[in-house]
Amino acid sequence: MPITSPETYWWKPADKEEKIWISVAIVWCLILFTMMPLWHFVGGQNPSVEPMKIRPDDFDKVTGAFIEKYKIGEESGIPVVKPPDGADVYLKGQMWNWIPILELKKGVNYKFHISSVDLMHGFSLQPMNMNFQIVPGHDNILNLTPTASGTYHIICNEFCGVGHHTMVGKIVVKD
Ligand SMILES: [Cu+2]
Repeated sequence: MPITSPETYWWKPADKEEKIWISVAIVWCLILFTMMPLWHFVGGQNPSVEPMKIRPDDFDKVTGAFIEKYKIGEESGIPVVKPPDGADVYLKGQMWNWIPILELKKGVNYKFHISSVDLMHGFSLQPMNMNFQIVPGHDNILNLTPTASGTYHIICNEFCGVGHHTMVGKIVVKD
């Protein structure tokens, strides 16, 4: 049997149902398109950070110095650090930890520096669901004022290897 081409019909007018679905898809695209920038302001879950360049080993050094200066203890091998009011706070993502554990004061503004010293991690602050991508070489600078006391967890939401699921950090906010 010879091969025959199927009947072509692209020049025929679209039927009613097709037009309805195309319209629904366009409207939905427009809603999503508007929501992306809108959510940046309304949702508050992806606040703007000031990105600066920093070499991963330099970031490692400043974080090390920050830890040494303000360390108040240790929890399962991770240093616990209590920076003074208004201090620059350094938080390092490294397979598979967020270092250090931070103890902050409610209502005090801190200047956060968050970066990675190996590969890409995802900073996800829970339960408020605030998210950033943490890339080595980029210092994410963020002014942050904790407004409620409690214990917050930082989970990694970018797959970073076999220990990814154990990469959980902690921020404790006290009155
Ligand atoms: Cu990860």
